[in-house]
Amino acid sequence: MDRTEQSDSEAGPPPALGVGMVGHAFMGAAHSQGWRTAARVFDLPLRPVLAAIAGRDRTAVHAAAARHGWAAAETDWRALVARDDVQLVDICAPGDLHAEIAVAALEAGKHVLCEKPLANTVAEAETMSAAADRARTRGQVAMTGFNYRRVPAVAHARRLIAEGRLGTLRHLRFSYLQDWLVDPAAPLTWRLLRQHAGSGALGDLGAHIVDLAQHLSGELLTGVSALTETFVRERPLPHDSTAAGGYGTVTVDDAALFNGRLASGALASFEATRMATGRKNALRFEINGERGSLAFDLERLNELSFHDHTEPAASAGFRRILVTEPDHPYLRAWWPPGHALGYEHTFTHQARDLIEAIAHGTRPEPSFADGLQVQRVLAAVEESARKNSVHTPVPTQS
Ligand code: SOE
Repeated sequence: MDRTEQSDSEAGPPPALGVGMVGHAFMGAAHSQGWRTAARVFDLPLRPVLAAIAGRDRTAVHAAAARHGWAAAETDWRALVARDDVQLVDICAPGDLHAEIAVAALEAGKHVLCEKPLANTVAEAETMSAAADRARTRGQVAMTGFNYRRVPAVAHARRLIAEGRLGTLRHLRFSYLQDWLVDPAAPLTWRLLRQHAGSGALGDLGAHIVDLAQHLSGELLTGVSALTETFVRERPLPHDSTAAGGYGTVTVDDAALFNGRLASGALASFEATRMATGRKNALRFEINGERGSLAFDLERLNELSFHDHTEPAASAGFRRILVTEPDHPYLRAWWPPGHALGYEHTFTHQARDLIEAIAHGTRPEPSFADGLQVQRVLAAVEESARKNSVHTPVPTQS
């Protein structure tokens, strides 16, 4: 474990960092897990305290507080932001609430973690990024929650690319495949409505792979050519809706397919869908450089495939690296080699990295500016798709 010899009683516990979280569904549960475990696994300069959780439904938010270990529950996010025992606001609410909550929290002097995609529109993301820049001058930090950067195998891939093990990159091939919307009887939840989610598979899944492509390569996408499709256009209204029994219109994409070019000239392809039957959470990439290649699949997240093209051809070839060694990113703090990690650990790593950034006053990655740049790519994808795949540049000004 990442523990020093000194016990807490000798050194005194690190100062508390009160966390307030907005939202308590799937992402809220995952983030709660991260806040609960981070200080038990890593030696942290600040100790996260699960101060309060907010949600509109009184019964549900109190149940979530009890289940996930939050000390208090609020039914209005503004009350949560105003609390003196909250120094960091973690936004796990639907995308249409991100901008308002994040800006209010930053202006109230809080640090902010915001789930991806950063916002529903580029304009909102720009407002959020500008608010984060102003807050930074006051010592506050703001991070976008692209948790897959914190899969140890993904972090190790970035390290290998940064060390030049792949040489100049030529191809980046990314897909993120799920199948939970293949059934036309699946209800019309907020994730299928543009006014709440911003976009469909594009923002939900495509945002992750755009972020990873830019993060792993260290480069930005300069433009895209895209197709999007909504295969099921009407869905039953949810049971808890006032109009239950009827049907409503899906206003987002079910799938997005796009190509792009990185600043260096490398070519990148992306596919995001929630209709790939049999694929549950298959975030995959293969990156080919002049000296070697890397391949990854989130459904086997402790593994990274590496082909070193500088080895003699007779013995070269893809080999599997089991990313569970103490020298791999984040792993020293966990279990002995071979004792695998899972999805939830990415949220522990995210909490750890954000706490380190707060304590040391460094800019956390991914920042709101990084989240904004992904938003610009998503907007360019939608514009290109509207024009039947016309190449559309991605602006990069900050
Ligand atoms: C649902 O498709 C979802 O939960 C995404 O919203 C997450 O960002 C992704 O990590 C898993 O799938």
